[in-house]
Amino acid sequence: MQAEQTGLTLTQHIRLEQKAHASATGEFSGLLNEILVAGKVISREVNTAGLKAEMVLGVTDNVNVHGEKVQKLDEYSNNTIIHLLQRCGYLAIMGSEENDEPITIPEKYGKGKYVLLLDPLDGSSNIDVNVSIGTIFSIYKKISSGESGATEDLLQPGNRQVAAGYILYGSSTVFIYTAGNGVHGFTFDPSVGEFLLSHPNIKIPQKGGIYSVNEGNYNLWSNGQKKYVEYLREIDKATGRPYKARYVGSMVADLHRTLLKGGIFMYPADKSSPEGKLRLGYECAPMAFIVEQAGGKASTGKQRAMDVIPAKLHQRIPLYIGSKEDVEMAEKFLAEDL
Ligand code: P6P
Repeated sequence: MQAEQTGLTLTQHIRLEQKAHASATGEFSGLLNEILVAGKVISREVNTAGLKAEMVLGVTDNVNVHGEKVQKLDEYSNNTIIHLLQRCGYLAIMGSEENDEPITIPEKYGKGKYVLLLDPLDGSSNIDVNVSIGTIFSIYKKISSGESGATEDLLQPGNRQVAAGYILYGSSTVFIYTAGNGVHGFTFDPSVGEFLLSHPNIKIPQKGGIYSVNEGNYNLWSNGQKKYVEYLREIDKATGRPYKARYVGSMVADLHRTLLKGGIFMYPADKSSPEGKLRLGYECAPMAFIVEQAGGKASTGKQRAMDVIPAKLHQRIPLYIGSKEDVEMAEKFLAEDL
């Protein structure tokens, strides 16, 4: 059953969606609600960061597994989610962009049958300049034997996800998720402290008019990639070209615009990043699940992004994601590179 009424709280919507899954035991709803609480806590901190600049903005002395300086809000977000979700009793194991190794669940908290992958605060380079940033999450069922999770649980292909979503901390805080039954969006109302249904059953346009890519990397691109972007810049009214160029440099913000307005977001492989930059487990796979559930497409340029089997926790893949016709056009140009 699909909850269509706008204004419904996220908690109510999850419960209604849960009923659609006959085998639901309430654990899934409980897990999503814990993520919701973490989103509220992070939203509060992100939205008051400017008032406590010396405390939460700027960078720490730490560097994460990708060699990126860890911003204080990154660390705060990561610690908040780990603190809440380790204790919820629904998880067997976690993986985070900010942690080199898998995050185990201490015996004293009890373990569950779900697995969580997350990017606690994506777009961190934008934190200090007040540009939208976001939390991305991906949920799987545990497949390893025994009660404790194992690394294999974190290396499942995206087509085995049971749910995925993101929280966008922008002009308003928005929670978007799918549990395999469409994509639904909720906007946080601070006056009641609840996320209220604002975008029921989101569908992405089959073809858009916006492309989103870091053109500073143009000279590092393949010939097929260059020719595709040049194609989008040509003047041809019949095919709605030239497309508009929009690039925030914060994946959640760029993907949210693409989901609602259509078009294509790309992070190609290039000479300096032969596997691309974005991480499969907690950036590409969850966003691919959401966009496919909204009627769009997500590809590495060569194959469906959700079919890639991760070889390691922080694996990167090239990503072409958005309106179905736009992604298919990109794949046609990239075929030249094969
Ligand atoms: P570039 C942010 O660091 C991020 O991981 C994504 O949110 C964003 O889409 C991408 O990197 C931006 O990368 O190389 O264009 O700055």
